[in-house]
Amino acid sequence: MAKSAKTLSKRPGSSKDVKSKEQPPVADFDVSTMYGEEQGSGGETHQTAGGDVATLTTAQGIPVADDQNSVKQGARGPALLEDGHFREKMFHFDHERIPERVVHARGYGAHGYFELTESLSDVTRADVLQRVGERVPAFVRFSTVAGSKGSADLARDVRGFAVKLYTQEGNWDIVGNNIPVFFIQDAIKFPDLIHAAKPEPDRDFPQAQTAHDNFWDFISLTPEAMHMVMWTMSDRAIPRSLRTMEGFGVHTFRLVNAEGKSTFVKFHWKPKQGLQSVAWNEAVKINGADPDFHRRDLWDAINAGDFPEWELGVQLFDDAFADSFDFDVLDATKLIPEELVPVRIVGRLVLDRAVDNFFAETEQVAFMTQNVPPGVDFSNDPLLQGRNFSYLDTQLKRLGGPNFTHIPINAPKCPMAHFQQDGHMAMRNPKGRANYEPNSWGAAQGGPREDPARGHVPVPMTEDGPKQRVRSETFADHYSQARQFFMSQTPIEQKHIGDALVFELSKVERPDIRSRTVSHLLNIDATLADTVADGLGLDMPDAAKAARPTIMDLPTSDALSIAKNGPDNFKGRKLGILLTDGADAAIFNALVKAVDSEGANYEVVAPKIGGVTLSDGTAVAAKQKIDGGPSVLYDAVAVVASAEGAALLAVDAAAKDFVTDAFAHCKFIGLTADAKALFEKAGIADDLDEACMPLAADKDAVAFLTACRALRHWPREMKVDLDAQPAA
Ligand code: HDE
Repeated sequence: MAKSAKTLSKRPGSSKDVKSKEQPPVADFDVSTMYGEEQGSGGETHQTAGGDVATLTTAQGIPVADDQNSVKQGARGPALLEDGHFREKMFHFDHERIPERVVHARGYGAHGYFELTESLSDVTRADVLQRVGERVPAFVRFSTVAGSKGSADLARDVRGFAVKLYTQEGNWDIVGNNIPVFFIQDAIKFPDLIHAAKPEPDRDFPQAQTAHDNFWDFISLTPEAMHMVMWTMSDRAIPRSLRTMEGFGVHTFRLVNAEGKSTFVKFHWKPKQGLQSVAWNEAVKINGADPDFHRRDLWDAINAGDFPEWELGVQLFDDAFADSFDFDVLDATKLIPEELVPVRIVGRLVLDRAVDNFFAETEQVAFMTQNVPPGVDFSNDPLLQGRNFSYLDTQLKRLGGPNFTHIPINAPKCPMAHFQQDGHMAMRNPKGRANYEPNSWGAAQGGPREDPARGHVPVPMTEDGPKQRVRSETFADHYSQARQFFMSQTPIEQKHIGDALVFELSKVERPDIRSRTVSHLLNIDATLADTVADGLGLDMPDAAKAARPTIMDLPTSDALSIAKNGPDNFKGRKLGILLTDGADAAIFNALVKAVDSEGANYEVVAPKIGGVTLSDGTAVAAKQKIDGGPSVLYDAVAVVASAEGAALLAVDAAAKDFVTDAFAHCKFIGLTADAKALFEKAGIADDLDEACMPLAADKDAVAFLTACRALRHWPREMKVDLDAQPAA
């Protein structure tokens, strides 16, 4: 179609381009202070054709005249050793990398704040939990566990959810996951678990995947992992966004009040955005289309002023509850159902500022479970005890010395004083004469002193028993809560768990490992075991020997399902609009308006990145060319095409994939009458269902966006999946 003369003012191709939202307010912590004067906008300036700019210097501050050429003896002669600028630049470059985290290497962080909404002064003396309305700065790092630093975001994996609260009584790290239980009960098994999950040592693959022999070999020999496996095979392990996952402290901790009374506590972070996940086939494709899907989503949301928020919830309980509970509260493979101990909401965590520099902040942040303020203490959970020992070692290895607390992201934001000194990169050596205590140098020169009233005091527990390597007999039930989790899922969620197990085990080569895994499933749910054995074409093995019989009738818990805890709006999600030349301008405008009023975003996908010209002559820029904007990148899609446009799209493989994938992933689809030609060529025109909604007039746009609030049209999955078909 010829471009009309009216195309001068171009509409933006995505809602991100439209809104010029205000920048988030800068929180207390300003990383720029770490750079001193010589970097960034500081330092000497000089004039260039483009205006005043900072003068390039060496790290020693010596102005650089020429950064394009090394010093040579003659234009074609040898380079000279005296070239200090060259040597310094290369030396620094050669040392840019630090070891990646041995687990949780792939991560993304953001700043924000924590605000107390309900005082916990009755159960804890922790300063940060006293006064309603008070805020402290926070830094959160989300991560996958198994993949290396450059791996893709949507691996099937647990997500780390590590929170650092910069309180007035020091840093409090809640180093949790998006799953409330763990694979193992005793920290001594952690190296084995991680070795088994990482790429196999001889071949160094597969990357960021548990679908391989070593992982399932270990798991099938470790029945305590079965509860966690149910979670990692569920859609919890493929979240739609870092903003749509829960966080859990996992272990039982203690809160301690001013009288020294201790109460057990489990920590929960509940996303205001609701729980949302993607489909597995979608995750696989997202990893190819945009391996940075999660970090881009968080970055975009925060920079658009759509700040993600979580509520802090606590489950509080005493010894009497712990003694009466079916399971041991020290066993990290168990959770406490919310129906049994309600989650009390006491605060909110808001992420409102992206990092200035990924390395300085996200890569160098050092979380440690042992960082707890007075008023918070540990339980005897053997996994937690092992973690308290381990995290300091990892920081020393990664950050290169004992002074990693001098790095701004790790430094407390409250007054601090101690006698630790020297070491690599020491930036804060104590002043004055005394560097030891006790000393007799008096208040002015003698340095800090202990404070028995303010200081951290462990709960004076009396422990007794023989010294032995042993696992408590109270940790022996491995299947009951796995079953409870499975039974608490909606049918489509149960199907996804079955599908995931079949997928993972189909990548396992040894039949005995597949079989051994199914033998555990028999202790969880016979139908699930049947589905998986059938999906693998496996003879049903005998059930695994269980130390404790499965409790078959634990009550189900709605809190465990994603589907039952989804959002009730389309806010913060993204509509992909496939647009062609000549597309109906009124319908496009109505869609954009409806997206805006939902507080959602859109992106225009078009045959050419230069954009399209609508029916009224308006030019619209594209955000993505079809090949670069597959429908997996969007929560819902609309195809707004003219007859000529649809005919062109119908010959394009990427355009056909756009609609067949959106359909297969059970997305809501809006389409104009002319767009149907594309669906016909893609072979799905006859299957369109009630979630494929006609866009004939403006008002249809509102109805479509309202329908999109539901996450997906899951009933469709039964029609598009071979595994869902009744056996012939
Ligand atoms: Fe970690 N874990 N972990 N872990 N973990 C690390 O610390 C470890 C465990 C978790 O964004 C390491 O700084 C042991 C459970 C998160 O920087 C390391 C054991 C849970 C992060 C380490 C566990 C976690 C880590 C690697 C068994 C959920 C990323 C780099 C007892 C409650 C933090 C680092 C970030 C990171 C050890 C088990 C969560 C090696 C020994 C259970 C979210 O120290």
